[in-house]
Amino acid sequence: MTTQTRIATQPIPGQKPGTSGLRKKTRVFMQPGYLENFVQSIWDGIGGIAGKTLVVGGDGRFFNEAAIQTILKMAAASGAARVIVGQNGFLSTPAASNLIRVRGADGGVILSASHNPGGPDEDFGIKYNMSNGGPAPEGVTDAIFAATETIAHYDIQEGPDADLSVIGERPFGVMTLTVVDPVAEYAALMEKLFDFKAIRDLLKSGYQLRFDAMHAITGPYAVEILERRLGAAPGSVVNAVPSPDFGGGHPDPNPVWAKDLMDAMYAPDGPDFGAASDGDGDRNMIVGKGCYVTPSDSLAVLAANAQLAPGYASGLKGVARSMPTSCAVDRVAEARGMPCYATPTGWKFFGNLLDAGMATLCGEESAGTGSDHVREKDGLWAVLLWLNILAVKKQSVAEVMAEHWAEFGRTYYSRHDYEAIETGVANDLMAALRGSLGGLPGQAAGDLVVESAEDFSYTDPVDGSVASRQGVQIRFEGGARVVLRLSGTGTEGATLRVYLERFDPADFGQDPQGALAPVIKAVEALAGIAARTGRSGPDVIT
Ligand code: G16
Repeated sequence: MTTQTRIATQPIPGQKPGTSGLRKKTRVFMQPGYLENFVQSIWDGIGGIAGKTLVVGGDGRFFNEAAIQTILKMAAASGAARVIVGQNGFLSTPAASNLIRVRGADGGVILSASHNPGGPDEDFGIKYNMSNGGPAPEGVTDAIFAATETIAHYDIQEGPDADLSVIGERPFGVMTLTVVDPVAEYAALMEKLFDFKAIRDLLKSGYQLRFDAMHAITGPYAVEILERRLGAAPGSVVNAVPSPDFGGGHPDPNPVWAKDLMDAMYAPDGPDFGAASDGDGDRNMIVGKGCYVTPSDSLAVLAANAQLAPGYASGLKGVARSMPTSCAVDRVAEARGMPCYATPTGWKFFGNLLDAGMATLCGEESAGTGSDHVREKDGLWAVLLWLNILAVKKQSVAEVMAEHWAEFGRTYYSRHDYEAIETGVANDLMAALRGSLGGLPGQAAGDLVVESAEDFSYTDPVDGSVASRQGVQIRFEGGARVVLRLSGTGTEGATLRVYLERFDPADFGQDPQGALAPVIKAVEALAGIAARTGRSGPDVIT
C-alpha cells in the first residue's frame, strides 16, 4: 500500500550545478530534505515528469541505493510512467547514457561524484541527462537551479522501498519499475563498434592486459567484456568489485592515483597494455609497457586511427576537444581535413556537435574520450578502441606513439592542480589575471613573450548559446600555451587548474615537465601562484 505525500520545504542555498551536476560532501546530501529539494527541482526545472520514462542509476558509492530509493518514490509521486534502473542501482555513466538512448527514455538521473572518493565523509553527486543521453545543457541546469531557489514543497510516495536486486518489471506505486542488467545493453553496443575477433586474436597470442577498475563501477563491465567476451586471462581485470568507498582509494585514473598500475606497467616484465577507469566509468587512462599516454595524446591517436574499428570505418565527421585540452588533435584534424571544435570544459558542450553530426569523436585532458555512440565520455570504449587499433596495427603502444609523433609532431602537455585553495584567494588570483589580459600581448613572461591573451568564450555553432568566462587562455610566441581556470567539480575550497603545453616538431624524447619548464616559469610570472597561494608547487601533476 502506497500513499503520496506533499512535504513543505524551503530553498536550500548552494544547490547550483557545476561542471557536471551537483557535487557536495555526502553528508550534505544526507541532510533531511537536501536530496529531495534538488530532485523536485529537477522535475520542476524540466517541466514535470508526469507520463515520462526515466533511467536512474549510479556508480555504487556510499548513499547510492538510499538516494535511488528516494528518487524512485519521488518519481512515482510525480506521476512518472516508468523508471528503468540498473540492478542494485548500478549503472556506469556511459551505460546510463546508452540506456536512455536505446530505451527511448525522456531523460535520466545519474548519481556519482565521478573520480572523487566516496564514503560518508567523501563526495556524492547527482546530475540530470536529456533524452539524447547527454548531460543537461546550461539552459536546463539554470532552470533547475532557479527551481531550487523558489521551491516550497516536494512530493514523495510513502511505503516500502523498491526491490532493486531482481531483474524484471513490476509496479511501483502508479508507475512501472524496470530493473535491468547494467552490463548487457552496453556490452552489445561495444560488440557492434569494435572488431572483437581481432582483439580476441591479439589477446590469444599471449598479449598481456591489465585493467584497473579501481574498485569502481567498471569492474563488472570489464570482466564481462575483456575477460568473458574477449578472452583476456582471468584476473586481467584488477580491483574489479565495486565498493561503496572504492576500497578507501581515489578512483581517478591518472598516474598519481593509479600508481599501482603505473608501477606494473613500468616493471621490466610488465603487461603489454594497461588501462584504468574512474568511479563512474566515463574516464580512462591508457598506458603501454613503459609508455604512459596523456589523455590529449590519446584523443589525437584515436582521431588518427579510429577508422580501423568497424564502427568508424567510414571516417570521422569531425573532432572536438575542450579548450584546455592540448592541440595535438587539431594537428590530426588539419592533416586529415576534418573540422575541429574547441568547447568549454564540460562534456555537456559536446552534445550539440554530436547530435548535429558535426563531430564524431570528442575528448578532454581530464581523461575523457568518447564518440557519438553515446552522449557521455566512455572509459571502456576508449580502451576497446585502443585495443582494436593495436590489434590491427600489430604495434606496441610505444610504437604507435612514436609513429604518431613522427607524423604530427609532439605536443608536450601537463596539468598542474592546486587543490583546496581558499576560495577568496583563488577568485582574487583569477580576477587579477583577468584584469591584466588587455596589456599582456607583447609583454615578456619569464623567457617567453605573450602573443595573445583572452578569457575564453564559446558560441555554440548549433544553437547559438554563449558560455563566457570559461578560462584564461594565454598563447606565447613560438606556439606554447597556458590555460588557467577554477575547477567546477571540487567540493572543498577552490581548485586552480593550470594547463600547460608546448609543441615540438622534432624532439620527442624529453621529460614533459622539463620540456614545459619555460611555460611553467612564464605562468608564474603572470599569475603569481606561489605568492598568492603560499604553495611551493602543485598538489597533483598529470
Ligand atoms: C567532469 C566533466 C568534464 C570535465 C571534468 C573536470 O567530468 O564532465 O567535462 O573535464 O569534470 O572538470 P573541472 O575541471 O571543472 O573539475 P567528470 O568525470 O568529473 O564527470
